[in-house]
Amino acid sequence: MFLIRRAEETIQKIYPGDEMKTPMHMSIGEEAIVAGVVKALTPHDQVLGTYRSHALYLAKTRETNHFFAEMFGKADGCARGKAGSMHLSAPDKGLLCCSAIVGGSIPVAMGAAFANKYKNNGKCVAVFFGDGAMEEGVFWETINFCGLKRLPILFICEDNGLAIHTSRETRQVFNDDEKLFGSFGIKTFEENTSDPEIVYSTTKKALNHLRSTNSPCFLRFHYYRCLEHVGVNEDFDAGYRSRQPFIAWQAKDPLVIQKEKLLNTGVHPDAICKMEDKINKQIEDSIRFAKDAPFPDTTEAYNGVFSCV
Ligand SMILES: Cc1ncc(C[n+]2csc(CCOP(=O)(O)OP(=O)(O)O)c2C)c(N)n1
Ligand SMILES: [Mg+2]
Repeated sequence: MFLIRRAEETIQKIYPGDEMKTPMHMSIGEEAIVAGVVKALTPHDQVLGTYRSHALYLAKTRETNHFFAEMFGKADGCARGKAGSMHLSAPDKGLLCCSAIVGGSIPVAMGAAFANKYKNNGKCVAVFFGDGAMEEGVFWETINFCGLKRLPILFICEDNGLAIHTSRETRQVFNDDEKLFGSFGIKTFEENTSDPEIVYSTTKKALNHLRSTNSPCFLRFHYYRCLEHVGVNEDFDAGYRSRQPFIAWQAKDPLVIQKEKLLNTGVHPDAICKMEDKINKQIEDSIRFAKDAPFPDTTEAYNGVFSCV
């Protein structure tokens, strides 16, 4: 979680300089969800995400060289500088893809889960999406097919109660997950927490259910989006929300809570400082690596592109 937060804070500092020419959908506030879920999965399980997936990439890969190089549009980026912040991927580490299309990676995750079941390889897929994606037709088509075929997949809704500036209550008529997903044979879990250990144990419960019943699970984790929808700044002057919930959230900041928990369980403050220093150094080195990396050659524009002629 510290790696994710530091990487995001570094982006906040660098982004105004306009060297990172990609829209930024920040993960600050979301760290506990991603850390808890990814920790509960095995390294060979697969994940897919959205345009808001800095945290997911960092949790699944723990690397920052190719991450930052991608932000700077460099040839050493995880997608050779062609994807930017919204289409991060690391297939060899199990992050299959992210998509800027709301709901876009959900049916792709179903395909991966179907393939895993077909191959009987024991891999599980976890697909991350926002509360807004549940309004997409493709979400319900996927829920139906995964329920029908009993595919090994976890649906992880990162619910910040917002789609851009619009609250969930003004967009959705459905609100009873258990009833709704129950009719598709899908068990539901819900937590409103910034404690990664609770997210971890909830995900473990879901995985046990998945493995014992061969049926998918839907997990809703609530979190508070601290920054604007896209960009690196706060937006309490935009007129759709007040600063008050942000002040309340600061006391529940997952980073603050987890640090307190570590100290209370007897971890020495020096040990925490050492870990933080190591991560700070990793990020500094990666920024240098990314800045020094070359831009891709113009011919790169034609590589990895499907065409029909
Ligand atoms: C199919 C599609 N419709 C609309 C958009 C524009 N759009 C981008 S993000 C967004 C809000 C999505 O909200 P949510 O799924 O809750 O994710 P969050 O940004 O809150 O993480 C919308 C409508 C899009 N990218 N794709
Ligand atoms: Mg949302």
